[in-house]
Amino acid sequence: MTDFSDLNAGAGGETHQVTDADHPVLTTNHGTPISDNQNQLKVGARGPVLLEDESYREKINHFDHERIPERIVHARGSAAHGYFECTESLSDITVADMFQKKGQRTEVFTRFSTVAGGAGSIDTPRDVRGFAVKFYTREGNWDLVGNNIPVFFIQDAIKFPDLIHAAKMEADRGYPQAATAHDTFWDFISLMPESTHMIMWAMSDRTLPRTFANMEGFGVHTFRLINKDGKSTFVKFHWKPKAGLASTIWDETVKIAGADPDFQRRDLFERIERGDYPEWELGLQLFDEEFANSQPYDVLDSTKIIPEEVLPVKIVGRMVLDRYPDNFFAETEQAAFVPSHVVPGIGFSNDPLLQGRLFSYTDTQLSRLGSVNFHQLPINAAKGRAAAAGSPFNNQQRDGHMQMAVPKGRASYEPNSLAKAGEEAGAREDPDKGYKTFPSDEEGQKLRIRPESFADHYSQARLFFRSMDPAEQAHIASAIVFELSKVSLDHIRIQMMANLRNVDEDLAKRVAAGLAMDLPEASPTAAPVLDMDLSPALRIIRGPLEKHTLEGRTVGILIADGTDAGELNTLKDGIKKAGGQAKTIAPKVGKVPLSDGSSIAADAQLFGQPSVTVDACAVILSKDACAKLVKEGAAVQWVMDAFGHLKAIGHNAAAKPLLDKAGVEADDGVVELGAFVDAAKKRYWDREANVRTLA
Ligand code: HDE
Repeated sequence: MTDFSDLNAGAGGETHQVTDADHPVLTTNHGTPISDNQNQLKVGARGPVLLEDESYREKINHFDHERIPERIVHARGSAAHGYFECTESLSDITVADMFQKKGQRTEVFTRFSTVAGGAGSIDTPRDVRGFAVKFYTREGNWDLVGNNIPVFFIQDAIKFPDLIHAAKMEADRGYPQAATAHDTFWDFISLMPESTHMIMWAMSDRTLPRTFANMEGFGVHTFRLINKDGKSTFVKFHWKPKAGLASTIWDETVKIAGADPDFQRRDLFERIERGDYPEWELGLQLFDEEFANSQPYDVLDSTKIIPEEVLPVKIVGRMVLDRYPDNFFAETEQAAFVPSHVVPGIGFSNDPLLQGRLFSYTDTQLSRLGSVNFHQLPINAAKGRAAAAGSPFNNQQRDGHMQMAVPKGRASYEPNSLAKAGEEAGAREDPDKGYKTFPSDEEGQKLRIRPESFADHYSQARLFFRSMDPAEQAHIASAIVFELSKVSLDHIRIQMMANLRNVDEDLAKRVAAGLAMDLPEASPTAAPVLDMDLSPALRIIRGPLEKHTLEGRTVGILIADGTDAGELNTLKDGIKKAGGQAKTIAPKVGKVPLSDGSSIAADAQLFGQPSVTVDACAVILSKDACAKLVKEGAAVQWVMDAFGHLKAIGHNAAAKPLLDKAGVEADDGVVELGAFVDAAKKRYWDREANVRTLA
């Protein structure tokens, strides 16, 4: 055993007892053992520092370059590893490897993100969420880089930089961060009627997901599946959350941002730690050219959905995320998702938004990751056929920054005949198993033009708004009022209201009333606005994916000195049995004495765990503790917010004065402890009219 204690002793300083039995030996990046990680090399104890101190210089030099450029968009994100399991074989419609056999599993790495904010911004702005899945199939990596909303703001990729510049912080003042409630965003939107459908989604509860596990995901564009006979089937991809769809209320969202800027990242980490693995079903909408031609919109237009009532979603697999990354930078940050990375059996459509993306993503990795060799980073490296043969890829491409591979032989070209001489000859194409592009018939003039079939910008915005539950409609109207109230230029608000009149007259009126402004004339439309059949499948509230459950959810229990031990334990057991997680929250965490003389350590402190961070709230107090807490703002706010955010509140008799102080009124969601576990499984939407004014 080597004793480093002498070497690590600073002059007159502390001695660090480090032995190689406890830790591996610290080395420089070049492998030289380091003797002292506490002090620079100096001339004398108080003298100047020496430039020759390689271990110091290397350490600081590496540190100085730790950051890489963040993603231009979707900079803020969190990810996890897991697997995709095929639950129904699609071998008749695609040769794609991961869809061949029921039960077959394929490794995945999935990253969720916001769009507008920087890497250090909050998890919970009102924003679209990215939903990017990397499938490590045996035939190469397939990146399905989608969002939690099935449509997009623009129809043509050439407008993407304008959209993002308008949404991000304004160019001169450098704010607001991660927010669309400002002039430049709404200026752009008001002048781009094609964004109206997406705006309905963006102003709905869809952009306030409770957790990543409570979001749907969508591939957005129409893609192709191609079978062994070369036949193509059009497809739209859907991810359906097993935990159900759930969102927060705007006031709650804003407060979460302050209480825990990492709320969703933490939730993902904690869920996986406790074995509550986030899970989704993969669903497909499959259709042919004839179906496409029969619809009153163009399936190549990413501002349109195909309503599920018109074309049902067929479930073909499930994705489970069961492993949090070991290292955030190496995996989550360095992951490069590239929609042009598809595998045999999957193809593109002519959607001009998709086609534009096929260029952008590889290009952006070159400045973000700095090298054409980004595919060699472990998180991006393929794990398929070639990997099984010893390398994740196999071709004659060579060199470049940070080349990690050491190719053998002198042939870095093809064709070559060196195999005849017994030399390393390299890989060859395989016309049979290699990727085959679907040979669609294409002809026409070269034009910069939008097709007529992309001209209807309002029918589906109307379809979305009118399909919503009344509570969701009120949220949409109120969100637009909120955002336009933050717009300082009147003409932008007026233009927006003129566009909204084409969506729904009632919505436009509610927005005008909320802004206390007159309604302008409706803006002209490029195509007649249709009244399509409504699609209740689009709802979150009282919709098909709203789940009344405690599974995967957290219940906060406010306790204090003297809390009844029996009541607390019964409640905790009930929550656990229902699949939920109980978190005790107390004014002081270390030791909370209970009624029976025992004591527990609380899971969290009252100030650090406001009720916005939990899904339902219970209050179990002694009479004395309650008398103290009615004078404690944080406790009153805890209960007041739970009520205002439409959560179930369970309480024992002694806690009632705290509820009264917080203005809690009796309703179905305010119950005694015995009825609480059941009551805690949902939100009380009918309460909303009593607690806030909505547009
Ligand atoms: Fe992206 N997008 N995007 N996007 N996008 C990027 O690529 C782009 C679009 C999406 O977790 C960038 O690696 C263009 C639609 C996600 O790492 C960039 C257009 C959809 C992510 C880029 C779009 C998305 C990105 C920035 C107009 C949903 C994060 C960093 C056609 C279907 C992936 C990067 C991750 C990231 C370009 C529109 C989803 C700049 C040009 C539509 C989930 O290349």
